[in-house]
Amino acid sequence: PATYDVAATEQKWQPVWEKLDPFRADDSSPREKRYALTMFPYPSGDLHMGHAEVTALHDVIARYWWQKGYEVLNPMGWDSFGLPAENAAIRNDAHPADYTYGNIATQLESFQKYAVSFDWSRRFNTSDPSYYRWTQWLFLKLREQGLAYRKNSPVNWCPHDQTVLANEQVVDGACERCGAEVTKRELTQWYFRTTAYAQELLDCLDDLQPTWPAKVINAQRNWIGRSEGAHVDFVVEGRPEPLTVYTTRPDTLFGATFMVVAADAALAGELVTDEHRGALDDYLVEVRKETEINRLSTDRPKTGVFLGVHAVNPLTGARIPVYAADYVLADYGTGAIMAVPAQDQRDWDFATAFDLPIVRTVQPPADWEGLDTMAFTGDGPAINSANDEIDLSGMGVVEAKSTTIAYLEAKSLGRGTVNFRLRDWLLSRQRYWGAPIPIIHCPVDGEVPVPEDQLPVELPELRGADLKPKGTSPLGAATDWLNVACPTCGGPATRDTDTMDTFVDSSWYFFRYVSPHDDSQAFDPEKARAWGPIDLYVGGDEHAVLHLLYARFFTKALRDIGLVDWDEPFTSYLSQGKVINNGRKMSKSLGNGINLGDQLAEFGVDAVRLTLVFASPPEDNIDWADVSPGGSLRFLQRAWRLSGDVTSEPGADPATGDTGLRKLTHKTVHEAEVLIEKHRFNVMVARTMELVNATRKAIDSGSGGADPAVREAAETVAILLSLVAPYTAEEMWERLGHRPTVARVGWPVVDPALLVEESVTAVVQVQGKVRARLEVAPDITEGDLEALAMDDPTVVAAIDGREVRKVVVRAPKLVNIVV
Ligand code: ANZ
Repeated sequence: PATYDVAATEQKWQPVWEKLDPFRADDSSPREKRYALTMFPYPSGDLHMGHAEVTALHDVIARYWWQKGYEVLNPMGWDSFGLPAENAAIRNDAHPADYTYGNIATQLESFQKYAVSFDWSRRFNTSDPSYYRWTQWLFLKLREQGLAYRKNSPVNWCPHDQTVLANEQVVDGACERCGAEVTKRELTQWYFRTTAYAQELLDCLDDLQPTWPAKVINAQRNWIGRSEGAHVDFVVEGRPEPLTVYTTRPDTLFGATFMVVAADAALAGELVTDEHRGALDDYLVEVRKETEINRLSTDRPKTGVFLGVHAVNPLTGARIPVYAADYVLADYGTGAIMAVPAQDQRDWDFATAFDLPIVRTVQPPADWEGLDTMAFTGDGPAINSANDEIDLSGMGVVEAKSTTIAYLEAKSLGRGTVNFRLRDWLLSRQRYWGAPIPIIHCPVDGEVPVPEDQLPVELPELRGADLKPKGTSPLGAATDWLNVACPTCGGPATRDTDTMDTFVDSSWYFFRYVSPHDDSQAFDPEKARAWGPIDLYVGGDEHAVLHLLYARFFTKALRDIGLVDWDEPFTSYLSQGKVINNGRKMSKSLGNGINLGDQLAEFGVDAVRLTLVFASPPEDNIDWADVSPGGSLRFLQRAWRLSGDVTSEPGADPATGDTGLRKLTHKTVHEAEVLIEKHRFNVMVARTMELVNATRKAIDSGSGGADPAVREAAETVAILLSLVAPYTAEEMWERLGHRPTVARVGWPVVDPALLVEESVTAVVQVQGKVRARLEVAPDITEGDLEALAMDDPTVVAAIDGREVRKVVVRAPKLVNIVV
């Protein structure tokens, strides 16, 4: 036959592979271990093009590692807690588990058909009590270390989802999930102390730099946001304690003409005089409606209220007024600033609006056009910056900074400090479908951890309307569940009703895969040591800050608790592009979505996988309008036909075959290795196509299908394709007279002798001009090369009888003749 039946092939091999189970990771294997991980999906509906792309790319590496002889851990599971299941349950008067586990079953079936080399024996769902029991246990471990704690503070509130959000989940002032504008609320919530690792999270990025995408590294650096500056203490009239500010520009202290406290910080309420309290309260009502982005924006009229108190500038001795305003944030620095209008635009705008003094302390260039209209944030000599004890005059910003810090430290007026933008991770959510926080609140004993032997704290049965968001957790309505005896005193107490952010579940799932069925511990530390850290993580860069940062934090925390010895979870990271259509993101509203199921039905698994791998380098977007799954299928049929034309027996000695084809085969294998290691999978496919074409030529000419070199080439094609098109590869392998599975036969051994180039091109120049190119043996001697050049007719013509003064020979590449 000229073609094979795609659907029949899929049906034929799936059960065979299921039996053979070729990708089960053996903990006790003596082979060197590799851990390949791709992000586990959220079970919303069936798999889509995005899943198809990321797993196809990821599978090239995982299958390659198996062929290279490693023992590979390539697990998969489901990140199955979260809001969509809960919202569906409310709509359908059902339980979130119905939606969740129904979709998981669908996705599992699709994954198996899609033939990714996952070790399905290790799968789990984060919403299984056998998993979240350990999420709860880890929460308690972190709490023991002071890394999980509860505090009252203004938090991000999504009015649509009726729950708090972590800073990382607020994008441009809107809820990352539903797009609603995020507001602030004062609440007591649980936090993980991510800031305890701010410096280390930053430092380790240097080590990850070579093997992680630059944009992910940069996003994390910016998110951690380290800055160097100083804390400066200002005396406030009539107040024993100083008002401390954080500034990155202590050099501008002489120009601090007023102070501003975050209006929504407790500090504002403490400082304000009775006379001004009413105004502050009114202002606060307005502030709470604002988003953080708006508040920090520079091109927005400045608002604020005077608090009725004054402070003293420690360098000028001037009495300066203290305001409350929304452009200062409660949870950054100390929640208070020294305002330096001449060097900070927001302070300039505020000073202009409130008619406050502006004193330049950095001299702008003479021709600077902003002299009367704006703040100067550049470098320049210090002016107006001297008193009896300190004189910064003429110094540049850097020197003025360090001089000021030294002075403040000597006088105990302040100290140099490092500040991070990174906040602690707010982890409590007022929703149902998550891991309950394993804490009991007792009027006598306070916060009491649920004893380990009582974990998991399982979710109470709530469904449908009971799950409707009401601003407090729906768990509070399950009174039987809520009311418990205090584990310490036995008196009446209540459970914590919040659940954990689902990002907590995914911050440690890669540890669980090393011993997924262990019900005596979160994971086996020995196995974690044997398998980890993850050699390659493949996923999208929408997780650049959120998930990756949280997973890095968890790894460091677990290391310090003594559970692992990894510093970082993901040694290298590959972030794949998106599948788009007609130049645009696929979306319902544009109606340009590509349905994976339809594509698979039309072209088959292999053609879709091959298309996704061949379309572009993995980091680039794939425009489905530009690719040709039909072309991929035709190529696969062409490759498959080779296997039918081979007439030599399995095991025929290729050494007796066509050397030209053999050289190409070995070169292709060699290059494929290099290309795969460099993640240039698309080029690897292109090379495989060239080998297919050359093999076809050899069959149709010369000694035809009987040549053992043709068998060698066809078998090599099958092995190369086993990384990308597993069904076609297996079918070829069978037709070539072998038993399944081609996926584990081992990578072809390259004969170095066949990689040697037969000839190289030598260039002959006369008077610096190229006159001839000669095909010569790579090991030609200088004398032979010179003689060959001198004999060449075009060279003879170029010399034109003139006297040869000098001949420079660099064998085997160059002859340079000077006349
Ligand atoms: C005086 C000053 C003068 C400042 C100047 C800047 C320029 P980064 O680099 O992001 O850390 N700041 C401090 N706490 C703040 C808060 N809670 N809300 C809003 N702004 C705050 O920024 C640090 C600078 O941002 C600090 O340095 C402070 O203003 C302001 F010519 O102090 B600066």
